Amino acid sequence: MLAILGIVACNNDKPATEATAPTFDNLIPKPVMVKADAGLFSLSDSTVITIAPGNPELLKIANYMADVFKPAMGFALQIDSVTRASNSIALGLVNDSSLTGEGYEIKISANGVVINAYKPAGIFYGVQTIRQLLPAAIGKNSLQPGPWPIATGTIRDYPEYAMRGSMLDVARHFFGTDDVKRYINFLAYYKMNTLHLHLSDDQGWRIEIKKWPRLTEYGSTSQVGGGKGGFYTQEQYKDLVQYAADRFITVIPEIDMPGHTNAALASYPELNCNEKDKNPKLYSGIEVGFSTFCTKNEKVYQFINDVLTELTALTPGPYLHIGGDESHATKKEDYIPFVNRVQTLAKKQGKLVIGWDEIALSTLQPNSIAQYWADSANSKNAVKQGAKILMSPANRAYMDMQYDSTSKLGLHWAAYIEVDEAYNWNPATLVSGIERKDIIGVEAPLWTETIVTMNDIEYMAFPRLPGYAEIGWSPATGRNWDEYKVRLGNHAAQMKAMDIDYYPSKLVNWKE
Ligand code: TNX
Repeated sequence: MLAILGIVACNNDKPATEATAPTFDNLIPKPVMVKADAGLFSLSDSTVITIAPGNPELLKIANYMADVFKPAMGFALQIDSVTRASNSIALGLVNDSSLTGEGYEIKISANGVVINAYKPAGIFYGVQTIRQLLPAAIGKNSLQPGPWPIATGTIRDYPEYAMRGSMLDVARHFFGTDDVKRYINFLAYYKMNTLHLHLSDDQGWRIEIKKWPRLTEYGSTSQVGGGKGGFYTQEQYKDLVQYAADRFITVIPEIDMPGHTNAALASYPELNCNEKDKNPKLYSGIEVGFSTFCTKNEKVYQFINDVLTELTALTPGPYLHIGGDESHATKKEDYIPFVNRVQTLAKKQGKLVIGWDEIALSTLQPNSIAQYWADSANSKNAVKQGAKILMSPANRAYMDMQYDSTSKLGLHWAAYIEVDEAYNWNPATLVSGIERKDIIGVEAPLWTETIVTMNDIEYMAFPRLPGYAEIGWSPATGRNWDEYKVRLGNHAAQMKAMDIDYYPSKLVNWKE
């Protein structure tokens, strides 16, 4: 077996089936500890997933695993609560808190696979690792011939940062629930645990609010470029939240305010201050910073309270994102009390607040998060107030930035971000004054001014998203571009199997 592996490793011209010979070397994110040995275990239709009886969470993960393997394997692996001496994938919780809430340990021998974790999330991430250890064809949506070998050895793994995610801007262009679910699956595959949905902006309001029906009847009917827009009904949104939760992903809903509010203002003109602004039209351009709620109008706070109340009822996660960015049309002396008041409204809902780094101009509530995107002074101010920082540096982590000057999609106001630039930074040293202890995690936002289709999303997110996932999960000390780019190149086969329309950067040797 080793000899075969050796030959394959040296010969890039081998057919794809051989190029996917079992190895631990291509995992993204890179695990904390890997010890491969020379054996092999193969999944077959007689392999059984075993779980301890009476654990519904593990049963759910077992079903999830059987489901994701089913299209390519052509059968669903059986699930049983009786352990086997061989030919099984055993999922179990162990009392080892050193694994942390999201870590796992995998032992693979010729007899089968054991995935242990301290909490169910860790089992789920262990399953993602198994998906990546199998031949890339396991990701296909149609019956494949197999076989389904996995290298043997041990992996012990847990994340560096607690919050690892992406933002999808469904306001500039609307994306339906199937697209968002596909995106959620990408996040899960790379062990990300948060999906931030940018649900409102100047161009559209995307979530049904029953007390304020014109937000969706009218405010949702536009988008950049003049398309018909769209919105999620509360039922659809709840379904998305559940779909994400089933993949250990927390949805963070954002209502951006007091700026970026034209769609709301057009739906309810009484939320504006000036008489001359009382008939705002729907907007389909891409300017920012021209709209603002009337921060001195009590009705505005009634509105926000109603929106946050309904959103809270739909969102089990701990966070509400209140935006707060680029409020150029709001005077600073109005912005600060506004953000303070909105924070108290969120707190009343029992939620913690996240906002773009500008919210640090106000007085932050305990356990708030400021999302660093551009202004280090704001972020340091947030740290001084005891807040944590979510790192989304625009010139590194904005997936709407063009790769280079030839990219057909994207903007470049912050930077051109090639795949190496996207990967090659350390959240804990990027901004002086923001240290490891201040940082809760990493988020890669995808703004959609120029992004219209799911293919567009994929082209901008891939291949950068796996790198952001690794920055969030793997210790910085073990990361370097030259080593990573080989693993990334080997993920081409997996991206292709999953039909992901990725940007084939010249910096990487893609091995489809
Ligand atoms: C800045 S980043 C914005 C967004 C735009 C984005 C485009 C931030 C908090 N605000 O409104 O969509 O640039 O790259």
